Amino acid sequence: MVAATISSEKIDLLIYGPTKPIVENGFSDQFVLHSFETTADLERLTPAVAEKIRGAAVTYNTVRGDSKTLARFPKLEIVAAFGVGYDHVDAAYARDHNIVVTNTPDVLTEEVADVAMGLLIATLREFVKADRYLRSGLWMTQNFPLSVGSLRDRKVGMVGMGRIGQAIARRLDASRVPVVYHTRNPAPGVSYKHYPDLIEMAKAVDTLILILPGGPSTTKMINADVMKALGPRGVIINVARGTVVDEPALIAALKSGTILAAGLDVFANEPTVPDELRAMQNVVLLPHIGSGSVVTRNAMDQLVVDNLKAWFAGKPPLTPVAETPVKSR
Ligand code: A2R
Repeated sequence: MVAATISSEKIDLLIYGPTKPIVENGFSDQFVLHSFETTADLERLTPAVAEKIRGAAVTYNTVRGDSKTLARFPKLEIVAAFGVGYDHVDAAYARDHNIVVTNTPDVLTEEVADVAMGLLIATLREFVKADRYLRSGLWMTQNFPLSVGSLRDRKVGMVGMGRIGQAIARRLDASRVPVVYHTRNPAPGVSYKHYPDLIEMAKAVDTLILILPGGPSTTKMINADVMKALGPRGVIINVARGTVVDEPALIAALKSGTILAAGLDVFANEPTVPDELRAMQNVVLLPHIGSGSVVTRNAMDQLVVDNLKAWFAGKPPLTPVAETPVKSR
C-alpha cells in the first residue's frame, strides 16, 4: 500500500458513527466532511458523494465497516476505526482492496486495565451488593455478610497477554496475585507461565480475565467445557468482547454453581443484556465502559483524526492494524 501524496485538491472524508467534536473539528478546510451518525443515516448517501470519498472515520462500534459498506466507496484508501478492537470493520476485505485500516491502541491500555482490576475486585468483594445494602438501611440492623470471594486466595489465568493483558498482569503483580496466561503463541518478553491449551489453564486456575480480540477465531471460546474446568470457585471477568463467551452457557454455569461469579463489561448483543443475567446476584454488569472516560475517549478520537491526517499528508498511518501493515511511505 502506498500513502497518498499531498495535493491541493479537497479530500472527501466519510465520518460514520456518533458525532465526536474532536473528529468534526479536527480537519482543516482541505477536507470536506460527510457525516452520517447511524446505519440508517448512511442510506441518504448519494452515489455521487460515495464516488468521491477517499478516507473514512468509523467513530464507534455501533456502525459497521463491513464489506458491503466499504464496497460503496471505490476510491477509499483508509478506514480509521475508533477502538483497539476492530471486529466491526472487515480488515480482510480492506486488505484485499488495498485499503488501510487503523485502530486506536495504546492510548486506552491503562484505562481498560484499571477497569478490569476494578471489576475483578468489585465482583469478588461484592461492592455493588454492599452499596445497595447500605442504601437500603440494612447496615443499621446488622453487618454486611463476609464475602466468599477474595483476591487473597486466587490464581488468575489471563486469556490474552497483549498490551492490555500485560497492563492488567502488572496490576495483579502489585496485588501479589499469581498470574499465568493462554494465547496462541508465547508473548515475547513475558515471564508468566504460558498455557497453549485453554482447558489445561482453566483447570490450573480459579479466575479467568478475558482480554483478546473478538471475531471468528475467538467466538464462544469460553464455553461450557472451559467453565467446568474452571470449577465451582471459578470467576470470569470479561473486558474483551461479548462474542468471546458462550453467553447461554455462562448463564447456565452461574445458575447451577458450575462457577461462582462473573464480572462483565461486554455482552454478545449489546446494548441488550439477557434478563437472566440482569436478575442474578453473583454478577457485576457494566455497560461497556472499559475505555469510557473523557480523557481516554478524547485521546482515541484524536488518534482517529491523526491517522487520517498523516495518511493524507503523504506519511504512513500511525497505527495500522496487523492485516494492513504500512511500514513506510
Ligand atoms: O494468540 P496471540 O499469540 O496472537 O496473542 C494475542 C491474544 N489472542 C488470542 N489468544 C488466544 N486465542 C486467540 N484466538 C487469540 N487471538 C488473539 O490476544 C494477544 O496476546 C492478545 C491481543 O493483544 P493486543 O493485540 O496487544 O491487543 P490489546 O491492545 O491488548 O487489546 C485486546 C482486546 C481488543 O482486541 C478488544 O477486543 C479488547 O481488548 O478491548
